[in-house]
Amino acid sequence: MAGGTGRAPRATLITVAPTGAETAKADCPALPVTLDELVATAVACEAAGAAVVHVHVRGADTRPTLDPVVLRDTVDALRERTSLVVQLSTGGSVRDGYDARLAVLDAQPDACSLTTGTVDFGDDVFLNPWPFVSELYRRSQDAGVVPEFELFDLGHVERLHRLLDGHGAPHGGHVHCDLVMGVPGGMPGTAAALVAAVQALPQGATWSATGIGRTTLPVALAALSAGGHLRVGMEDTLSFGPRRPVRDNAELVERAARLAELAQRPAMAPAEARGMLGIEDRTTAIQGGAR
Ligand code: KMH
Ligand code: ZN
Repeated sequence: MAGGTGRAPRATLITVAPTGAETAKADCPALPVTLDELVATAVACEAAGAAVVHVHVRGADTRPTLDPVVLRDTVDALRERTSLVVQLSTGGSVRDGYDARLAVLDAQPDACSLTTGTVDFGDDVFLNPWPFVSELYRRSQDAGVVPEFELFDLGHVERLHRLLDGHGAPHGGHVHCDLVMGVPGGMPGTAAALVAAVQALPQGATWSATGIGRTTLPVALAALSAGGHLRVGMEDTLSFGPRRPVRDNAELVERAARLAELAQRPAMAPAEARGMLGIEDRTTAIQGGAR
């Protein structure tokens, strides 16, 4: 397949997105929202096969926040207790402003999500106008934070090309994308949509895919078949199967790792993920004075 695939990779990068910004703790008591819950989740998910954690944080009231202190404490705690690549969300919630989303980079994570375009998001709109997207991209380059391009729609792939053509390669030199499929208003979580998006990716890019809600399994299976990587987690689905709520994030990672094993592309360790994504080893970065 053309675009971002080429030969299938030897191993599978599993990203866990444990919390998100959309689900209320009151509606889902198993959702990790405190720092302790998030760290315990990350430790369990690393043991189950995750290599990257995509992080949204919550405040003391359990609601989504982009408070810089909470973000910084979270990055530090995850680094202390895990080897996972720490990827902070710059998407936040649909109610977060652009300045707060740009300031996420000040917490100096290994990586950040970067959505390249606007998308309807159920009854809301997830706004990513071009001036904001290009500013966020330029700031990620200056801050030495590796972006993961979140693509909710085919038009977002065009935006990705425009970013790379206009502003050059991301920090680390490698382009990695995540297809977020099945959001009401975005591209559907189908194999056909996945193939269309992957074919349009830049040459040499790697990619993962995640299917929201009921599209989780079809998208995971399609991604493995097409040589992609996997993102799973309670940000994206709260049901493990028909009438069976998700118990915790680790069981979603365990299932993803089993699927990857079946596909003969076992879960990748965090160090291998860092190599693939162009993320410096943390100890090298610290010795080099990057932090
Ligand atoms: N919560 C969504 C509005 C990201 O993390 O970068 C945006 C989102 C994407 O989840
Ligand atoms: Zn997110």
